[in-house]
Amino acid sequence: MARAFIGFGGNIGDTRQLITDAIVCLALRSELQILAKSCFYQSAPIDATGGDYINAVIEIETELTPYSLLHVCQAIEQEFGRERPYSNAPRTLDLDILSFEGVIQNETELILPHPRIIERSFVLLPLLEIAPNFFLPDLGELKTYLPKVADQRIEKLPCRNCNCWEKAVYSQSAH
Ligand code: PH2
Ligand code: MG
Ligand code: MG
Repeated sequence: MARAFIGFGGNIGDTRQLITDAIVCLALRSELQILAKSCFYQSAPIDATGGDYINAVIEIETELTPYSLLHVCQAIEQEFGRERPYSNAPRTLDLDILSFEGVIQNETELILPHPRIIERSFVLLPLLEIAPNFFLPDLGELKTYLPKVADQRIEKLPCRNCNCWEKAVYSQSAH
């Protein structure tokens, strides 16, 4: 069994619902189990156009190979109406394998770990939420890269799978 992290992002349509539904699609597959799911984050587009993105990260355990997992992710993107008119175009749903166990590979179809994992707050924040001490062999502890992305606008949205939702409700009723 391999442990892997998958990042989700989108900025067309009801992205929170799309990501939630995509996670259900993954959970229904017998070849993988979902171990953890981050909250949703709203982030400014980085090197991309269009409106704000919603991002999230999950951790899975799987018996799939990296390429089989990639094909599962691509099938879900298709199912959710992903179109690719040009590079980094606004999208309904993007699924990226961020890391796959200790696999390091630099192949055109799939680079592992994801080459921009430490450059983007919309990956680092949700990933570190569910795996605070996550490290990669050549990069070390990912939390040490947070100061470098501190200028990228991102906001954690209140959610029900951690107590931040209760805190938000509480602080609203307290005012
Ligand atoms: N994905 C990209 C490019 N830029 N920006 C944000 N905020 N969120 C994304 O998911 C994203 C992006 C390419 O996949
Ligand atoms: Mg992406
Ligand atoms: Mg992608």
